[in-house]
Amino acid sequence: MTDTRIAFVHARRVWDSRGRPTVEADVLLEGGAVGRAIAPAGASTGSHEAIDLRDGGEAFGGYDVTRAVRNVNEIVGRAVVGMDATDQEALDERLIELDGTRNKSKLGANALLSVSMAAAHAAAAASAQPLFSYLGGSGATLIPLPQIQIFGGGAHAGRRVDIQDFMIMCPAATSFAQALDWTAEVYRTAGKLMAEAGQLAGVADEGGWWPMFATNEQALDMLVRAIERAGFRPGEQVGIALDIAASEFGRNGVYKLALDGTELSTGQMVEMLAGWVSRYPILSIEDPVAEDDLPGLVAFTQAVGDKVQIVGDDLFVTDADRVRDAAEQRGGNCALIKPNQRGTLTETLDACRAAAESGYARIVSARSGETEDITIAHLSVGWNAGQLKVGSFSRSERMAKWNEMLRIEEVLGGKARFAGGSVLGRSAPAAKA
Ligand code: 2PG
Ligand code: MG
Repeated sequence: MTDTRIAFVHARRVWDSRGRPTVEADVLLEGGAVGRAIAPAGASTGSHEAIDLRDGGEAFGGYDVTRAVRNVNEIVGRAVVGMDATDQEALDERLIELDGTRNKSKLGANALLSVSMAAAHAAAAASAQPLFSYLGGSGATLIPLPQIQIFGGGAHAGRRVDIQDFMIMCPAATSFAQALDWTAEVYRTAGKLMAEAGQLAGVADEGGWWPMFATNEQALDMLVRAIERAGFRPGEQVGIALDIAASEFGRNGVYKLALDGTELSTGQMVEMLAGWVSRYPILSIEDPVAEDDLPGLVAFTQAVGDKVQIVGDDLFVTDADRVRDAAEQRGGNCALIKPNQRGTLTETLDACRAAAESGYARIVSARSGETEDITIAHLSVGWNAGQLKVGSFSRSERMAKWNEMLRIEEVLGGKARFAGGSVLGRSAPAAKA
């Protein structure tokens, strides 16, 4: 391995998939290796997430990142020069210390994460390994089961439907490549059926079809039809995954479904979703209740946790403590893992480990605002997560990650083990007292 001490760090403003500014960092090592990474950005963000630092004001709707870029170039870069890029924990510790706030509001999680990830890329390059094997060694062979969006909704499609992500999973596929083949057929078929029915209005933020449905359930019906029409057995070969993103329309135990014209209590929300689980081939449901409704999450898990995967996103915000708290009460059985919800790779990995230790499944996830950065594909394999969520099956910021996973599967060759349905979270029913 060449000299892995950090020689130079440089950040610049680049643009994301929504045409908004974001932070890109380059990390150059003494031995000549270079790493580069770009911070993503959410739209349906949890209020307990680390802060994505924006300039505010008039320019670019307040989304500019000149402060975050400056923070890297004037503060972070200088402070990490000379540190060993292979010691990710020490580096991230330094970043956390420099910021000094609980939610990274001083320097910005976008500023810190771009450096944290770029350093990992540089260290991997110095060791002449792909990032996933640099992170996970020879044991990094589990290729994740993808969750792929077919229709967008919620904050990603002008709230045209209340539910945010209508996705599919292919538990019976025998390889990642085959899961993508099947998804391509379902995605194409769904678009065709929707166009025929006059229910298609373009594509949403993450590349899924922009739906024009009259009710949330109509979206589920259409998804089942698309799976069948594409030639697959719903639930068995291809199942449904939903991100309800309930924090977007639920507050203080009241859930307002604008499309359906209903207002539900936590109990009614749990009942409605449990009804969907019994009537539709659903394998996974994310954020079924709002971010602070842990009792609702516990109730939902008691109701259907042995049948479906129940994922915490805004509920857990990639925070090891929040994952452990929920696990203690048996709320959910899977954690969404988003690096920019915390701001450093080390803390992200901590949350992933806390989930694994709690017996929870893990899904490494992109954000709705993305770029060509493919780091998360490598994290999902390097950290043995088992599942990956990237958005839909169009737009190059999404396809870049799916395509990278195809390459990883190919590079691993005979050693690659496709996760399939074996990794889906299911909680054993709580023991009777
Ligand atoms: C989510 C993500 C991705 P956002 O809620 O899981 O779908 O959306 O990045 O807007 O939070
Ligand atoms: Mg979510």
